[in-house]
Amino acid sequence: MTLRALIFDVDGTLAETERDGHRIAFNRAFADAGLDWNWDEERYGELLAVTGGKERMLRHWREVDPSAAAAADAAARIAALQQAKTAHYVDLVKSGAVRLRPGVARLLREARAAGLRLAIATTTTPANVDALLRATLGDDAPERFDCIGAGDVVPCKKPDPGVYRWVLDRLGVGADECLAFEDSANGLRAALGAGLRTVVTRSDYTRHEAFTGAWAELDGFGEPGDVANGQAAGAPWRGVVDVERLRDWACA
Ligand code: XBP
Ligand code: MG
Repeated sequence: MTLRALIFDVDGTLAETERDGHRIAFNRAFADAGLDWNWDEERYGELLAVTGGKERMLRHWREVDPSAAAAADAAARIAALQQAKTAHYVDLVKSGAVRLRPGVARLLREARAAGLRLAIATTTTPANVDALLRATLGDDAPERFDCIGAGDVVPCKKPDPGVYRWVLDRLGVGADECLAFEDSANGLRAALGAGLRTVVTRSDYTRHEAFTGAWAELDGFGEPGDVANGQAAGAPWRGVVDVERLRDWACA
């Protein structure tokens, strides 16, 4: 089969955004709203089991104040918190607080040069994707992606495969002509559910998760002189993930 497109998750895959980006932004929005919520690294790690910031806040609220979480104004209050949090996250990203993981810029550049189409399938809010791409890859970066599926473009978030199916539909390619790149078990399940062969690059918060069904499970994409390590097709693998390697993996 011919590899035609690469579909990337964002948070944890393109960049380590959660601990020092999203988590800080949530806490600043909570403080703005006068809430005594403050998600430390451990609590945030627990809540990452829930994808989607709005859904994550509702999970927390139901645990700390079930009656308020069930009130008629809860959805509106969460929407307002999410809007404030997104503004803080965009500011953090624009200030340079988040950097791409090793090998990501190189792989995206090589893939474009090789004529592969690029897409994004993420649970995060579109404004967050736009800010991250522009801050790390340049002002024209979003236009280098043929399709960006983000946030509420689909009714159900990962591990539901909806966002990957949405992207495949807009790319007009078959799942067997693509590879997906994820960092979490939720994301892997979403990609597999859409029929996509998936390469997992474990991230800080997901390094202990199980990635059953992943085609490859790596510690990153690697760079010349600093190779990636992991498993591919069930066998130990180390090297630099480049287009030639991806073409091999796509048709193996
Ligand atoms: C990760 C998520 C997102 C972010 C927070 O998305 O689950 O919810 O944690 O972003 P992915 P929002 O790994 O699919 O990129 O607050 O905008 O949801
Ligand atoms: Mg992710």
